[in-house]
Amino acid sequence: MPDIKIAPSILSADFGHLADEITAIDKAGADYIHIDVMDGHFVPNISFGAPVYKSVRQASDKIFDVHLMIAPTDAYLKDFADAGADIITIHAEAGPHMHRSLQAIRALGKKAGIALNPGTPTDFLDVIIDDVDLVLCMTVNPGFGGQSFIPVLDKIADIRKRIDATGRDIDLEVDGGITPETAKQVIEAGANVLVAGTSVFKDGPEKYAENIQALRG
Ligand code: S6P
Ligand code: MG
Repeated sequence: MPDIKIAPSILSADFGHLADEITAIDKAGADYIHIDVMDGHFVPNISFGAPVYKSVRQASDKIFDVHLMIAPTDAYLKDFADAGADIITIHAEAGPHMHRSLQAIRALGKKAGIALNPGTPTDFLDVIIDDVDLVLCMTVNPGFGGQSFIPVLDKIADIRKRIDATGRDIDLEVDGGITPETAKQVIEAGANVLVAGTSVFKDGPEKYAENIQALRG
């Protein structure tokens, strides 16, 4: 089982001091910086686009793990790549041509991720598992931070089995409602990258390191 990585979601950060917040979670032990792009169309809320996180790219050398909750995706992939994304994750539900989108992300020299909403089955991974570097199993319905965890533990275990069968180093990321309690459950089920917004950014910067450590199980 690969090492556990923590990916704080900046959706829960103080947007008025975004660069400082990213530097703070970097120093507090974040492995990835999780960037939630929401378009108000694929999901109910709007967050921010490539220009915003381009402006804070210099705040950390850690991996920018960009989660695109947008539809359509293809027209924007180059902007997100040029803005400094290291991983670009699209939603399987965002359109009819996920295979072409994943190929386009890799053609831009970035790692490709596929996200599955809680209601999306895993069997399509049989076809595209070799086209991804990360599988994001959503543990909430995307669109809001601070929601309650949906225990899709059998689904996580199924994805872990499919990843292990490839023999490749593919991240299994989970996202939504991750706390020290639910972290134990998802790690046990096979997740190795934990996205967390609320539970990392609560109680202010002096608590970030403690909050991140509490998720490592
Ligand atoms: C946002 C969605 C997730 C985010 C969120 C996790 O639509 O809920 O993609 O990563 O920031 O937040 P939390 O507070 O559940 O850890
Ligand atoms: Mg996310």
